[in-house]
Amino acid sequence: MLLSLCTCFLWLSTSDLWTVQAQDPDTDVSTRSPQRDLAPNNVDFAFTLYRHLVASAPGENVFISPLSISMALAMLSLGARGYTRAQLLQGLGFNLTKTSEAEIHQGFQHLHHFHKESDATLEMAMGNALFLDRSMEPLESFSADSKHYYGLEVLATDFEDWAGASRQINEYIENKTHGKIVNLLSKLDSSATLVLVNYIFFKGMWAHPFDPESTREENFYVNESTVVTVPMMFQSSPTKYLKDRVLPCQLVQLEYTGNGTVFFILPDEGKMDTVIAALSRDTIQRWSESLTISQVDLHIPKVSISGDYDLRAILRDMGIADRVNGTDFSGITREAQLKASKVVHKAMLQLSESGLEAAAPFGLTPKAAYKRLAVHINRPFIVMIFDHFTWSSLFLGKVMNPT
Ligand SMILES: *[C@@H]1O[C@H](CO)[C@@H](O)[C@H](O)[C@H]1NC(C)=O
Ligand SMILES: *[C@@H]1O[C@H](CO)[C@@H](O)[C@H](O)[C@H]1NC(C)=O
Ligand SMILES: *[C@@H]1O[C@H](CO)[C@@H](O)[C@H](O)[C@H]1NC(C)=O
Ligand SMILES: *[C@@H]1O[C@H](CO)[C@@H](O)[C@H](O)[C@H]1NC(C)=O
Ligand SMILES: CC(=O)N[C@H]1CO[C@H](CO)[C@@H](O)[C@@H]1O
Repeated sequence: MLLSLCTCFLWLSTSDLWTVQAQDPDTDVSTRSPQRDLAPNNVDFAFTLYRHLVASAPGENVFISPLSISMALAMLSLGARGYTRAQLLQGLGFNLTKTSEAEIHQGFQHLHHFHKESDATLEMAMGNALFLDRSMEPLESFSADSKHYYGLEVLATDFEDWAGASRQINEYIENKTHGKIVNLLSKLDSSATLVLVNYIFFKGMWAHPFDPESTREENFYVNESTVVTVPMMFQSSPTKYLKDRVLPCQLVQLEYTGNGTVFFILPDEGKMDTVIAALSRDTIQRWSESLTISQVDLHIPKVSISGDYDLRAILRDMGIADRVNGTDFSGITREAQLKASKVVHKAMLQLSESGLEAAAPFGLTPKAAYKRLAVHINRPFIVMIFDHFTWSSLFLGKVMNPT
């Protein structure tokens, strides 16, 4: 435990990104911050998973919420038995001799607490639900623990009627995300006896909004042969910018109101893979320290990005579960034929102009002799959203084609 805390402190004391909220008392390194205990592990897992997904779908968009996946899998481990249980937590990057299971679940409990409520500005909704066939009873210890740590709602569903069941699930998610995530399950999905859903919706309000009047249709160069048109937002303001000397890319960091911060990373043409291979905590830290404020003419596509994934398949491919005679989830319910279970993840992000109308002055002033720069996010890019308060990786995306 001590070791893992040291990692946090090191990271904190050397990193710009995580200490930006100077008024936040929790950035005081002498204070233990329970909402950040899991951050190093979770961010490492985020990049491992991201690289795996990118490698398995070359040329396609990838969009995930690493925080919500980590949380869903840790929760699932409560219902796993034997080898599967340890395997899931280790697969998430935890060293169980250093961090106990109880500490892991407590860490996620804090994260869930901080992220579940969509506060007025961050417009965020996150949660977990388990749909279980009516013929099955969840085990008491599983429902109690998963509710306690993760706020899991268990809902009885009639899976004999798959059309009805998928409608029930879709309506539930639609309601919880205020209509933002619809049709989570499609009619084509095959039937199941148990569906675990983790959902997250995030609509950030820019600390410095874009002016809708400035949005224009512009070209986005998908690859050598394909050009699409997208609404391109524009702002010219003091912005954190870096032309990286180590990796073939440039990036900007923008702030949302509240605790969200976003990196737009624009690899040089054809260098997407090189940049993705180098994504790590150290890289983010180096970037955070190297970004400087410049007057930037910034063009960013106004898009809605989403990704949905069957996590069971991903776990299997990553060798996290299913390798040893399938998985043992007999801790969820005694009757479960868990061969027919699903773990669905859907993440969605809307990039738009909106911010606080009466935005406070940005608080960033360019160095006296700055050069005016233009950054056109008009070819494949990487987008990463972090939370300053919990150091969580809320979203990781690779946008190849925004249309
Ligand atoms: C887990 O932590 C222990 C104690 O710090 C260490 O000896 C061990 O090598 C670690 N295991 C892994 C797989 O990193
Ligand atoms: C959403 O859920 C709330 C609370 O459970 C309920 O009152 C409301 O009717 C639901 N709305 C829809 C559209 O299902
Ligand atoms: C370019 O992108 C289009 C649309 O995504 C795709 O159909 C095509 O295969 C791509 N071409 C190359 C050379 O990658
Ligand atoms: C960051 O999040 C914490 C916890 O939710 C909250 O108390 C704090 O006010 C937030 N900071 C800002 C600047 O919104
Ligand atoms: C049912 C099944 O797949 N059983 C296998 C479980 O794993 C052992 C050892 O790897 C195999 O010998 C069994 O056949």
